[in-house]
Amino acid sequence: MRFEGGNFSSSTNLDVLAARKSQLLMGIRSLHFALALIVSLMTASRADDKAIEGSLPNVIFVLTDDLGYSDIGCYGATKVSTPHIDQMAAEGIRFTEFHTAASICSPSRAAFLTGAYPQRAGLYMGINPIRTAHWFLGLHPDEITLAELLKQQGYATHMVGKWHLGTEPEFLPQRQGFDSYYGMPCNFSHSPKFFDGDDEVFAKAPLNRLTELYTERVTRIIRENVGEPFFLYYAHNYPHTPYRAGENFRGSSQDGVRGDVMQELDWGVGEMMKALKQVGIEDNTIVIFASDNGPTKNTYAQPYRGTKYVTFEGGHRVPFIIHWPDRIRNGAVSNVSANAMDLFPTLSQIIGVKLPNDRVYDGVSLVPLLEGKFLDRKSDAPFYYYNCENLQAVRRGDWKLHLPREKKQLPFWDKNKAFAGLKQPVLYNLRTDRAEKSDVASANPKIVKQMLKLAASARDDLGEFMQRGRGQRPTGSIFPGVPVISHEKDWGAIPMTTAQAFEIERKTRHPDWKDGEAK
Ligand SMILES: [Ca+2]
Repeated sequence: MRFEGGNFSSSTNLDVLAARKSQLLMGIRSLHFALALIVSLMTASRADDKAIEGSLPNVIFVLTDDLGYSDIGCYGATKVSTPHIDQMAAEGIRFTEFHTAASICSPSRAAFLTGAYPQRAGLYMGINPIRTAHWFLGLHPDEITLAELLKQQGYATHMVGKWHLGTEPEFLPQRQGFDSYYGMPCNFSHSPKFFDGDDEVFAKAPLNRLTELYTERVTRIIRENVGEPFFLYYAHNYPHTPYRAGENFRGSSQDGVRGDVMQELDWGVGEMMKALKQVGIEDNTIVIFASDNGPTKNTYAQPYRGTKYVTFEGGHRVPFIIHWPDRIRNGAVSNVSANAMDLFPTLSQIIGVKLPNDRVYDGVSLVPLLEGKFLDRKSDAPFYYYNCENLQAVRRGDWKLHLPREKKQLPFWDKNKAFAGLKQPVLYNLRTDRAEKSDVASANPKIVKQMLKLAASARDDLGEFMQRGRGQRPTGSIFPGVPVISHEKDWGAIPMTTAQAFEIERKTRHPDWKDGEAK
């Protein structure tokens, strides 16, 4: 396996690097880190030929669940110790302006895996096998996932952890490009079943052994895949509730069980990195660390406002780290704006496979950043904060505009009491007011007007509550002809005969299903 098409420029030299210095400074928080990155790029320039001649890099994407911005030591955590993740950040690039595409699990995962806003990829609701109107939905099989992308270059593809993109057989990881699957199809509270491929290995997943079991499998996959490129999507369930720490970690932190679980999670990351080193593939393995959305308590999202479920920064802004010794030799902190949809085009460029041209991608490749170049995205390109079908905020540069909304537009998980039924746009300057406290809308009418225009064009493309957007692709459904109804309060709108057909199918597939369990 070799890089094809010269995706990485081999012309990088010291002159070019010097010319790029001013560009770098724009994206790097401090001179210290800027210099560190320039040194790393000089190292990388020597490594270019090696990389082009060398083998395709392995890719490990670690996606944690409900882990907030300040849950990790290097992002400000004080009550837990996360030395292994901190080390990964110190050796790699740590982003301070990374946003997920949703503030809940399912849509956020859809965006990471497809490179599209969840609304575009058709998966913007929370998938839950218990919900009467949602159990038969999932990520559409026509969506191209990261696993399917990497398979095009012969990668072995593995998934360990929580899927949460549909629990019916039509929607499981094995149908979305993964050769192997080990873990849980959805949240523990939806179903505690734990699978190894098609085999149910635990009727009730042992929560106190979750990290141990995942770590065992992850390190085994690493050991067994030496010599051929592999992609591992490791979506740990923690620190999403419910959680329990393993015996060795009980009482180990200053933050109760959640802190213990965080420290065990960090230990697992350390074991994974150790395994890469032991088999000699650490340098040629890209490890990406992120979270799917913010935490349920604001304590773990500091200094940002809000939590999971809402479109304040605390719901969307999470840690994001890229570790790749072959390319990144010294640590850097980047305040370049990046988001979940960037992962797909980034990996696409790295492995030398062109983006499919039959669909829209909402991200850009982050590779130029590693090379000291500008991203192929304007610094004032907008970012849209959707909550299910409701567009709630727009970001452009330093500005973030929260949009007026009616309560009926809000998804049932939206606990944003502060802005439920917001009547007037609220404008914050995130550079001077990262906690989103001081509304400056009335002082900046032009900005508000421009951003409302952007919101209107986003709605036209990606939709709004009860309004289909031009750019939306279908939701995966066992009943493709039936309109998808996101909001529980609207489920009564499903015609009686259709609802009966749902239930007949459900009982055929799940003979043990009891009506009383329906929500
Ligand atoms: Ca989550």
